Amino acid sequence: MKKLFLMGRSEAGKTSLTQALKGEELHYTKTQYTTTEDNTIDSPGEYAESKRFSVGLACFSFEADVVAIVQAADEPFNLFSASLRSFILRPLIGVITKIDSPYANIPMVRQWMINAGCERIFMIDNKTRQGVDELLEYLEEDLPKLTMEQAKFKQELGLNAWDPLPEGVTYPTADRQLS
Ligand SMILES: Nc1nc2c(ncn2[C@@H]2O[C@H](COP(=O)(O)OP(=O)(O)O)[C@@H](O)[C@H]2O)c(=O)[nH]1
Ligand SMILES: [Mg+2]
Repeated sequence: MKKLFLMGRSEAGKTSLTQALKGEELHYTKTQYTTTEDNTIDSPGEYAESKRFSVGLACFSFEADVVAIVQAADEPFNLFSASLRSFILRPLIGVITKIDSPYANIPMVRQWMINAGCERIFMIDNKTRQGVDELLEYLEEDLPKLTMEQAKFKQELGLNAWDPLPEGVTYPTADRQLS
């Protein structure tokens, strides 16, 4: 199971998503702190809303396998800058919550996430659990574990650790590394 880190403004639906992923009934709790013990790392919205705290988000991302921007479909403005992905050393996905909202503007939020560089975008209604299974399916499969040599090889090719090797390319054998 991939460990998921959630970041987004207060009220975006991060804590509800954590509960929906665990199969719990939704119950409101204000997120006061971050813990990395669960499979999902929830964070207080204030971290994303303040320049001073936002640096902390980068630190939490190192504890995770995947980073998710969580934005409600009815959010009036975007907190995340374009090409955000290049600052994060993890796969970046987008989760659009509150797709049931009468004020939802899904194409706009989707475009923000595309601009940030999200490689997958999931649409979720935490209340009815619509879309939750699709996200769980994505999280189910662990990322392949790399040796240091394999990670260095990918870096030489300009690839992220989680990118697949191009067709026809294989990891160097121990012999090639010695020569
Ligand atoms: N309609 C609707 N409401 C949601 C959804 N997700 C969360 N909410 C509500 O939005 C409010 C804020 O949710 P919360 O998970 O605490 O947001 P957080 O601040 O990002 O952790 C709560 O009242 C939730 O019940 C959703 O998918 N649809
Ligand atoms: Mg919360």
